[in-house]
Amino acid sequence: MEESTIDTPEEDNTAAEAASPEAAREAKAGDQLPQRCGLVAIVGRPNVGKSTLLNALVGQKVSITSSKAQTTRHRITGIRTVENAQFVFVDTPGFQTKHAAPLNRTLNRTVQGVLADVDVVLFVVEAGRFGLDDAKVLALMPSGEYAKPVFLIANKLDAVHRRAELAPWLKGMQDRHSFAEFVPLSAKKDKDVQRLLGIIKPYLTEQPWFYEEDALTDRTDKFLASEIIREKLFRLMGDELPYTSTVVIDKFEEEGNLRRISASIVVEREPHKGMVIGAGGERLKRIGSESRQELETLWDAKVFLELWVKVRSGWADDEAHLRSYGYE
Ligand SMILES: Nc1nc2c(ncn2[C@@H]2O[C@H](COP(=O)(O)OP(=O)(O)OP(=O)(O)O)[C@@H](O)[C@H]2O)c(=O)[nH]1
Ligand SMILES: [Mg+2]
Repeated sequence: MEESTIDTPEEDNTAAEAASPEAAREAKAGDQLPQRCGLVAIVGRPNVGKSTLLNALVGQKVSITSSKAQTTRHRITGIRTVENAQFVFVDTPGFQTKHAAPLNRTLNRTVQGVLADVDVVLFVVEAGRFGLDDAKVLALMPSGEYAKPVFLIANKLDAVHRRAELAPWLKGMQDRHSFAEFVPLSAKKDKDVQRLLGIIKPYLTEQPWFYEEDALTDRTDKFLASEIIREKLFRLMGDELPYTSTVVIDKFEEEGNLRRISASIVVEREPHKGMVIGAGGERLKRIGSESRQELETLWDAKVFLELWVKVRSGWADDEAHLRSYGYE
């Protein structure tokens, strides 16, 4: 067996490039570990940092974030492959409790659909806090024969100043659910995020990977473009922003290293249109230029972006419209 694994440099550069014969043997052993792969759902009430955590786990932005609650509206998959393990993270919209409308019913269905086929659930809360809105999400965790390992992710640890109070809080959390792991962390600290990957790994199923080794997301560039624009819209508007605004891509063309995008910000009422455009068109201009810059960095390409604002009343109340805008 030993002899049969000796490769010629032509066949295997890894062995030839390794620093020492021991390292070469280790690299080989790593290759022979069975592949692991599994879905890891990220759930929690709005604004606890689920999308920030997803981006950190993937190592690249795949899901938009903002300080406003209910930023994420779609099920977003982010993929990370480390050695023999492929983690398929699924970010979900923060479970919607504020706005009762078809848009929210659709979003809540998305969360529950995800939980059916995962290996692990990351239940995210803000460290030291557990409110009614958190409890409502925890109550959704499948139980009995459908139970899944649920990790308690106590995020925003950097914002906790009285660390001594955290131990009794964690102890209290033990009584609320039989969590498989307790992980206090900050989604903004790389060391914490790497540690979490290590804790999840043994929970992944031994099975072939679902995606290519270098895959980061299952979403298209066109989708990413609409999301980045929506992120800038959310971030650059004050609280006057109507929750129901959305972004639709009307044109997406690639010419060599250039992408031509034409997009519409869709709002529900005429006065909202003026707010998005801003005095002298300033705000719309900023939304456009910040989006363009971020997309250029993300794709390492040149981007022409044309932005419009349209009024389409009642879009968030209409199931047929929701489907045409890409809500599942
Ligand atoms: N201090 C601190 N802030 C964080 C941390 N993680 C996320 N945040 C902030 O929390 C806010 C919400 O983050 P998001 O990732 O958009 O939250 P979310 O849970 O995806 O929110 P929804 O999509 O609305 O459900 C943003 O302003 C983040 O910068 C953290 O570890 N520490
Ligand atoms: Mg989010």
